[in-house]
Amino acid sequence: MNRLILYGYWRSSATWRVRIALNLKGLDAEHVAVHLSATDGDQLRPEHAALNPMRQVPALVIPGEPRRVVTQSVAILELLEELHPETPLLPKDPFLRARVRELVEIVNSGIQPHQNITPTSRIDALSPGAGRASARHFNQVGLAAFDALVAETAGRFCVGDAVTLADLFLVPQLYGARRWGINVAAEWPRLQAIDDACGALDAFARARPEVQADAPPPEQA
Ligand SMILES: N[C@@H](CCC(=O)N[C@@H](CS)C(=O)NCC(=O)O)C(=O)O
Repeated sequence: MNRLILYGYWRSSATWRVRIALNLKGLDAEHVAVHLSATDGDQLRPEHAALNPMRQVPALVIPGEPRRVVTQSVAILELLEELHPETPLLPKDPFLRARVRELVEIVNSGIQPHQNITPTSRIDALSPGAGRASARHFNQVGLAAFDALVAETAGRFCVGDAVTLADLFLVPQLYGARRWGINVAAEWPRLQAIDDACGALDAFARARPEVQADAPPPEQA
């Protein structure tokens, strides 16, 4: 396979999930920064809409003949899993695979869309401050549900002692929850411990937002 190209943004949680998977699977990729802003972000430009009609990141380009473009982090991760089954990110047991997918969906459809820059800024325009309150609410509810499911399956990671897709969704989401003012360690110590275990792995450390080339200096973040 030719070198992959990942269109993303340093602090995008959906891009972060893909960065972790690329690192875990040892896949080299060029990272192209798409600067996100609610009003005049690069994601709104026609060139980007041609790659991702949802005008969001990430988008993964797989060069070749034909060149393929895949959007939606779940679809990208499932594709990487199928193309590169070494370092599997789904358990073998069908019920545990379903559990991983349940956890993925709690974040992917139950939490993250509610904290996205577009809905929160639209809600804020209708009622100043309500966008932040709404994002915080969905983080609280979703992460409580995530923790309840993980209570049944956790080892070092969300499901047992091997990293799965659930961990790739959890780590960026906890970062988001902290940005909304939630004390993750106090609310969900089990999730904090998993976050710590993931953070100790090089593949996770290299995917962190603040070490990406497009991250601003800490004082401007
Ligand atoms: N379901 C999509 C969500 C993508 C998404 O929400 N991306 C955010 C950044 S994490 C984005 O591009 N936001 C730009 C906007 O809302 O205008 C995925 O998993 O790829």
